[in-house]
Amino acid sequence: MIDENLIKEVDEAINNISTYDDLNDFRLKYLSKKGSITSLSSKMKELSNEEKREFGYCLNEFKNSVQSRLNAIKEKMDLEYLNKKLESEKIDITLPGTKITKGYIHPLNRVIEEVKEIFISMGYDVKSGPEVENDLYNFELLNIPKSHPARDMQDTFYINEEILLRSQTSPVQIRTMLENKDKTPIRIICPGKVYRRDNDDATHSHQFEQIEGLVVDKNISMADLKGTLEVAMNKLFGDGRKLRFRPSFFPFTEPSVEVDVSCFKCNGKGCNMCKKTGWIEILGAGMVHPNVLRNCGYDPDVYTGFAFGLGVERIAMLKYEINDIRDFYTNDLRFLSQFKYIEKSDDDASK
Ligand code: 2NM
Repeated sequence: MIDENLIKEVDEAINNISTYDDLNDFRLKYLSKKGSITSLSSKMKELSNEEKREFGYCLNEFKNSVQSRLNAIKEKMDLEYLNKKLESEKIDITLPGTKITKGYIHPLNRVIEEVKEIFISMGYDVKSGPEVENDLYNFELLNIPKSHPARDMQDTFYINEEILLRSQTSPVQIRTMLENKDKTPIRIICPGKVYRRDNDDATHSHQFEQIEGLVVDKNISMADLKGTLEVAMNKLFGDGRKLRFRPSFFPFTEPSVEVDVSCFKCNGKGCNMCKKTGWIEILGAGMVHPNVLRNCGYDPDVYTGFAFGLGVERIAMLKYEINDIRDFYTNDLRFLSQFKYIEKSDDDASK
């Protein structure tokens, strides 16, 4: 019923399909509206009812067989295309990756962050200021007399007669008091680098990190200083620390004290850490000298304050049992990478 030549031609054409383009060409030529297979239907109207049925049947069979062969070809081509794509985009997961090395927080920064957090939780602000200072803020207003040894060229890095590298962070506190025209309450800590002329060795450095605290308000007493430091030292060195205040002298405080903390390693029994004394000297502190308050525009009969200072290196050396201060500055990864397991939240140094 269907022209043998057409069947042959279609068969050959299908056998020659090898690309998606061939497939499209074939569809266009034979199966589109005007395609040679589609147009076979136009023959129907010339046929009798009997012939129509037979021809219709044959045409359907023919179309179905062509369609199923095309489907099979397309399926095969799709699979080949996918396999080619998978092959060309293959990722070799057996190649070793590039290792990403992780940094660690420097032990000095750990201590600074820890101390900051402790005092921020008590309502303190964190203040910073210039490292190149004026003699006025670094010494004069701090009640450090011209004759004081600290002002000697031997002890301080002078840039000229007036300008120097700060030898403590207290000039930040002097500036804060001077700027506070309304004399509102002050609660600040000032972390930062300080400079002193010193020969570097295992326990001394010409540059180190200091944190000083200052509270000024009406009715601030020595009891406030003791309570504050007790809370702070228990947080820093672990619960159960006791504090011992020994009389001392600083030009900028009166009275002045050295503060010892009961040894966090032996709990005060005596060990190598505390040199068998049970106590470790941690802080210098005192009530702000009336002259300092007056120098900064405060009436010492109305306002009082306490201040304290601590050395960050010393605390880090004690907490992490480091015995050479120079290890902090050489950035040797063999040293620094030892602190990867000490978590910031680990506030119990004896752990
Ligand atoms: C210390 C010890 C005692 C101190 C005093 C002041 C200021 F500015 F208020 F006068 N700031 N820091 C101070 C007092 C510092 O360091 C061992």
